[in-house]
Amino acid sequence: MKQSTIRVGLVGSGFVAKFHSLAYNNLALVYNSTLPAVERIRLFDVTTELAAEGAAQFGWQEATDDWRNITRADDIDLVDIVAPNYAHAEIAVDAARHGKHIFCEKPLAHDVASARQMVEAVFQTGCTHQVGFVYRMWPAVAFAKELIDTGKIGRIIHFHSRFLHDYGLDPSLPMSWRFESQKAGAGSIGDIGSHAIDIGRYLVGDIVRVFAQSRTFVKKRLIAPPGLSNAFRRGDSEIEQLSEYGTVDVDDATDMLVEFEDGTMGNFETNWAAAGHENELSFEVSGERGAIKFSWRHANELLVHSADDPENLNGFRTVIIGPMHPNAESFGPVPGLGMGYTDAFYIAMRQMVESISRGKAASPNFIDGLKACEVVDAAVRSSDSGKWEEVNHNPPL
Ligand code: SOE
Repeated sequence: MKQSTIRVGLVGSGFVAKFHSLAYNNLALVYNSTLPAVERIRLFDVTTELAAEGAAQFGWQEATDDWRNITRADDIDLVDIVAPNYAHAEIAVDAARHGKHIFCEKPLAHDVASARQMVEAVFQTGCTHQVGFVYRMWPAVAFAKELIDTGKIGRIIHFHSRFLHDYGLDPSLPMSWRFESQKAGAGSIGDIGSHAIDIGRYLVGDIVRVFAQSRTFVKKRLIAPPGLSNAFRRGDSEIEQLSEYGTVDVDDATDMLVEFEDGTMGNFETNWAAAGHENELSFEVSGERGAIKFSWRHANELLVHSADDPENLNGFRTVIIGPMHPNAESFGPVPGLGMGYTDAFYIAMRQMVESISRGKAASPNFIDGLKACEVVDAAVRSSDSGKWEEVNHNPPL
């Protein structure tokens, strides 16, 4: 039976909470009301003040400083977790045990054991679960998948991806959970690398071995109280008053060679201290009959080369993304109008809400989240050991 209203609780009010809230608020408008209504019931943060501020700013009916008022509440159908990585598992497992559907931001968890617990919990209850790998659903990326699946570039022989930011270069950014391995699990390879790994898995297949080298460039950061300890806050007078330092023990940058299950070779580069780069997610897939290139700098384009083209037209053609491409159908009738980061969350939340209402599985889901955590874990082990490390894929449930 189709569910007509989905009541959501949001666990966290950090910067991505805005994008989730915008999506829930406008789904009906973007998708012409073909979806169940969504009610933004309750938002959690760690203090009553932060929760009240978040609820008011992002338009949630109520605020709470206890996430159990969301995971255990009778008036909530969907628990959306945008809390720090280390908190995901406890919240998700509790939500699953109380019969909720769950959307969880990436990476699924800070370590493999927690991610595995989350997978077990959702499989026990049979709820709908989705992980926030929004880039694989992005129209140009979903179209790349279509081209690969229909044989346009032939058998894949190489995959390359980079995900770069430069905010981590700034030594005045305060300490936050993102810079602590106990809380984040890993640094750039977990935070942004998990997106790139997910795209690699989506387009090519599972990764079985990795060889990684990681570095931390800024080794100490000022400790800030909750609310200020936001890795993206800079040049703030309150931050200038801080004096105590904490140790950064996650990677700022990781270079990684990988081998996919079918033998395809690949490499990944993740770095949040890469001067001049802002959200530079890019990838290239090379096949025996063609190749595909994507960069978030030109997020509404896909570069496609096909060996079927006449020799005198050799090279990459620029495909302009428009309503004829997957997941872009509802964003304006004219190709080239362009979509942006906010739209990625409409696409993700639409799938979550639709999957709940139809009682079907969502994708990417917690299994995809677990598999990305397993690759990140192997990367951390490899950087420590200086050797190739196997990816320990947990047996399927
Ligand atoms: C910060 O590195 C960040 O916000 C990531 O956490 C997101 O997943 C990515 O989409 C943009 O960069």
